[in-house]
Order: sequence, then structure tokens, then C-alpha cells
Amino acid sequence: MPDFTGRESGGAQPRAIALVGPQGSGKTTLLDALLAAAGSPVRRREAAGMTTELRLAHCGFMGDPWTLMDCPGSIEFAHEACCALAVADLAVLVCEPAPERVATIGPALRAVEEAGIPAIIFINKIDMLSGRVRDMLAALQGQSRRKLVLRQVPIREGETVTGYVDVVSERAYRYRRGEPSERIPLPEAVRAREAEARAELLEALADHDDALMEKVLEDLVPTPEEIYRPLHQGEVSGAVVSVLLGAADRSNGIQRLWKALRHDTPSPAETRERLGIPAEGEPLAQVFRTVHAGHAGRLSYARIWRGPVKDGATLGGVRIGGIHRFPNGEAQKVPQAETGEVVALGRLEGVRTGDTLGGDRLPFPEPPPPVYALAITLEDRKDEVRLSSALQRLVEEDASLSVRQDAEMGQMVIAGQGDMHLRAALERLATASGVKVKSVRPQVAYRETIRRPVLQHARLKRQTGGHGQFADVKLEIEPRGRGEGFSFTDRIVGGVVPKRFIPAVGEAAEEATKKGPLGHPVVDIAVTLVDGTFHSVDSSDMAFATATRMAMQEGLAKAEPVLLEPIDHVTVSVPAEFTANAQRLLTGRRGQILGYAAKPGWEGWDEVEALVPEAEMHDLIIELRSQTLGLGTYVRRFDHLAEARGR
Ligand SMILES: Nc1nc2c(ncn2[C@@H]2O[C@H](COP(=O)(O)OP(=O)(O)OP(=O)(O)O)[C@@H](O)[C@H]2O)c(=O)[nH]1
Ligand SMILES: [Mg+2]
Repeated sequence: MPDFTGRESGGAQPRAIALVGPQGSGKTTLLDALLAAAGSPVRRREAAGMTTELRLAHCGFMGDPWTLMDCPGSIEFAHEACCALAVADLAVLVCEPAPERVATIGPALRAVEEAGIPAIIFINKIDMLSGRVRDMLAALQGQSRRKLVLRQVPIREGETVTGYVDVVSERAYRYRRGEPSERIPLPEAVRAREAEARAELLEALADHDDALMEKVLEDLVPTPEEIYRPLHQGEVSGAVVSVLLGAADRSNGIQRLWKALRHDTPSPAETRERLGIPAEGEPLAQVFRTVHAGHAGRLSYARIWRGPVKDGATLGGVRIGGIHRFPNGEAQKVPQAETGEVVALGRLEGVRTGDTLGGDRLPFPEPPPPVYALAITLEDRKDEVRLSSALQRLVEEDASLSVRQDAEMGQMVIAGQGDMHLRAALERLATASGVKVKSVRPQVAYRETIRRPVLQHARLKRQTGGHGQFADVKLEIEPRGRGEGFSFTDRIVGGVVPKRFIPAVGEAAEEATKKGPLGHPVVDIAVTLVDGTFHSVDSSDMAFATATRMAMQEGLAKAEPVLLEPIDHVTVSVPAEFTANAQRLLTGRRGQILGYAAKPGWEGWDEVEALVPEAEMHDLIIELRSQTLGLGTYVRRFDHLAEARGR
């Protein structure tokens, strides 16, 4: 059994916890506090700041081995968090004690609920609490489909929270900065509040436990064990979510959280059952992250659902070239990994994030659609060859990133979850591959068409040396309906233009639509060859093509050309209190609101549908987020082309 403690472990399999929740709520600080409380060396953070990459740490607490996964909180890096959640036994949802911003926990909470992952909520920064914990709890409950149970009642001196009463054991503790709390007698002032919280806890648990129900009904006092058992079951089944309090930056409430994790986190065997993985069978691992780690090559981070997985062995048809653990965040090579471990597997040929090795594919989150894009150009042309493979590695590492070559615009476009997300990706491109790029706003693919029909005549007559060139065409060029495209019709009668030249006319007419008088491709026009003349010696395909081009060029310019811009169908999702903001925002960007409705399955959220010019979409996400606590998002698809009025 892996022993992350250095001490003898009780033989328990390693459990994995993902720390998730809104940006800046204190997940990284909490990870450090948990490590410190477990007696593990804590890596010094050079600079505090936003987490943009998953960070793994192994440690031991009271003899049990653990893997802690500190996830980015920023919505732009949310996919990384979702991937880590997919392999976690339990999620710790870290939030701040601010009921007015409780909606920011929504995305993480929904990800956890939708994937059926057991969870504990840790209300961090309890030193900043201004209102009442029960208001915070009520606000959180409004976001959660699962029953929340408060496990600690705060003890306050004046406005400050100085300790807590543990609702199960009914013991009181006073916080000490940087140290475990000390036990104190239960203060009279919190007795009533504690009894209330305890009654709520028992009631919630009794719903799922007959033995406890009997005790509650008979007004008997259950023992802690009689509470802990249904609590564990409730957590494992996702019926209840424990809510704990603390302050990570001063190590308050950390021991209590550790003990709750120890009691309530499902074992790998229980998680296997939740995921429908049979206990018996060949080794099985699930890859949830891919990193290109310089000299170490490609590393596939995986949870081992059935061990042991041995270095050099074949798993799911591929050979394992190295197994790494991360005791202090540093990779350390080990000969094998046991059930429950989170390790990085080296050089797995052809394996991608989300793959299950050694069994049927397990559920894995789809990346969110892109909401922000940048066009990139190389600073140095000689990097051209390396660019595409470097970009491919980026996308392999992060599926919420995508890259496409826009042939029409001659631009390479990188798309993802926001400006920070793309900047981080391009920075990685520069450091990992040495490829430096400049980025600009991507160009919009404008089109043009015509407003009125014209009849255009053109004659080519050239006498150069030997035989000359002659062709004469009369074209009718007419507008068509939006989306009808290009058409060519031959209405020659009496062979005034011989049949054999007709295809050359059609092809040249179509060719001429590639760039119209306004400089963009011309769409939705009908060209008809109505008349012409020819010369038995001097006429040729080439001559007719040239005459046609001349007629098209002149004709299109006279036919009232107009610019067409792409219009997107956009569905914006926001918490309902921001629906009006979202509508204003869209209207302000020349959007036409089609309507709004409650977002299915998202309690308290709306979806606003609108038609918005693509030219207005570039930084929509930035403004949308700034007006919606960072929560608003959208999906888009091309809808139609429309005349760009007033441009
Ligand atoms: N007052 C107070 N501040 C805290 C506490 N815990 C963390 N902080 C501060 O909150 C800020 C954000 O902490 P982080 O740990 O970086 O937050 P995070 O959740 O990892 O943030 P992201 O990685 O960006 O999602 C830092 O300035 C911390 O010092 C706490 O218990 N009380
Ligand atoms: Mg962080």
C-alpha cells in the first residue's frame, strides 16, 4: 500500500479530493493548510495569485493516504477542474461567507451534482463573516439540489467568529491562529442555536436511516456513531452535503475539516461502485489530464481504479513508460501504483485525456464550447513548421482550447474560454515550444451581394500577331434570396454562342464572385448568359472567360453592391437577476432579442436568445462576465447573412 505519510498506514487505499469553487475563495490556501495540518512539507508559494493549472499533492492524515487536487476557480479554467472532479472520491466546495455572491458557487456545484460526486462545502474566510451563518446556509441551499447540513455553529465575540461548536459531538472549540483549536466549555450563548442546528442535522439524516429515525421520534439522544454512520452514507450517496466553517489562512477549522474528510470521503471501492466499475478484473486506469513535460515526455495523469499498475506493463493495449507520484508537487518515479492512487503515466502512445485504459470508457466531461477567439501570427516566420505541432500539443493538454486554420482569411485562430485562458495558453506556447506569436482580434468573414439586376455587355477583341481573340457576351446579373447562393443559366438560342464555350462562361462568372467590388466574396446572385457573338477562328474558351470576367466586374459594380455580415444565433445563460442586463448588453451590440426563458435544469437561471452580428461578438464574453459576477456564458452558431446597414 502506498504510504504517503512515512508512517505505517492502516492499509486504507488512497482517496482523492478535489478542491473546487469560485475564484479567490481560498482553495490554494486551504490545500497548504491541509498539508501543514497533515505534517507534510508545504511548498512555498512564490507569488500568491490565481491558480491556472491543477496542482496535485499527496499526504497522509492519521495514517490514511490522500491525494489533494487544487483546481483553478476561474471560470476560464473550469474544464481543468471538471476533469479532476471526474476522478475524485469527493469534492470540497470552497466558498466565501458572502450570501450576495453565493451564485458564484453555482458552476462548481452543478458540475458536482451532475456528475453525482459526493461533496462537502467549506465556508472559508469565516473571519470575514458579517451576517449570520444560517443566512449563508439558506443562500447556499438555494443553489443546491442536495440537502445541506450544517456541521458547525460559530461562536462569536462581538462580530468576530472566535470558535465553533461541533454539531455531532456537541463540543466547543476556540480557534488559535496557525494551530489546532482548543476545547472550551460550551458557551451558553450558542446553546439554543446549536440545538436547532443539531435537530436539523438529525432530521435530515433520519430521512435515510430508520434506526436514527426511531431515536429521533422517541426523543432519545443518539450516540455520535449513530450519527456518523448515516452521515457517511448520506455523503456517499449524494443525499446530503456537510457544511463546515473555517479560515484557511490562519488554519482555523482545518482539523475539523480533515476529520470530516476522513469520515465522509468514500473509499476508492465505494467510488468504483458509484461509477459502475466491477471490483474484480484486470488493472484499470482513467486518464484525466495530459501534460507535455519537457524531458519527461508526455505524462498522462490517471486515477487507478483497479491496481496494481506496473511500470513497463501493458495497459489497455499500450505500454507504460514510467509511473510518477507527486509527494511535494515534484515528480517521483515509482515501480507501481495501487488502487486509488493518482499518478502520472509516462509515454502512453496515442492515449488522450478522458481515455479509460483496461476497460470500457468511463463518463468524462465534454469541454465547454469556445467563447473567445484570437487570430495569431508568428513573430518569426521560421517557426512556421513548429507552430502546428506546438499548437496541437496545447490542444491535447487542454480540450477547452481549439485551433483552426481560417483559409479564407488566411489566419490561424485560437479559441477558448476567455482572454486569460488564451493568454495563458500562448505563454505556455512560448515557454514550452519557444514559439512566439502576436495575437489580434480575428477578422469577420464579410460577404457582399447586389441589390438590383443589371444587363451587362462585354466584348473582347484583340489582334495580336497571328490570329486574334474574340468573344462577346451579354449577361443578366440578378440578386437572389439570402442563402440561395450562386447560379448560372444558359439562355442562348440559335447557337449565337456555340455550346462548347458555355462552360467557360459559367466557370468565369462563378470565379468572378470570389472578390466583388467591395473586396469580399459575392453571394446570392443569378447570372444568365442571354446573348453573345463569336468568331469562327479567334474565339476560344479563354476569350469567352475573359469577356465574362469583364462583364461581371463592370456589371457587379453597377448593381448596387451591399456588404453582408454574418449574424450569429446566440444563447446567453445568466442567473435570472442578470437577465435584464444581458438583454441590454445584447441590444447594445446591435442584437435582436428573440426571447428568454428559464434554463432547463438550472434552477434560477435564464437563457436569452438573440441574433447578434458576428462583428459584435469578439469581446461579448468579457462584458457579459463583468456584469454577471463572472457567471454569464453563451453558445453561438452562425445563423445567416444580413445587409450591414449603417456600416
Ligand atoms: N481573510 C481571509 N483570507 C483568506 C483566507 N483564505 C485565503 N485567503 C486569501 O484569499 C485570497 C485568495 O486565496 P487563494 O488560496 O489563492 O484562492 P483560490 O481559491 O486558490 O483562488 P483561485 O486559484 O484563483 O481560484 C488570498 O489573498 C488569500 O490570502 C481566510 O481564511 N481568510
Ligand atoms: Mg488557487
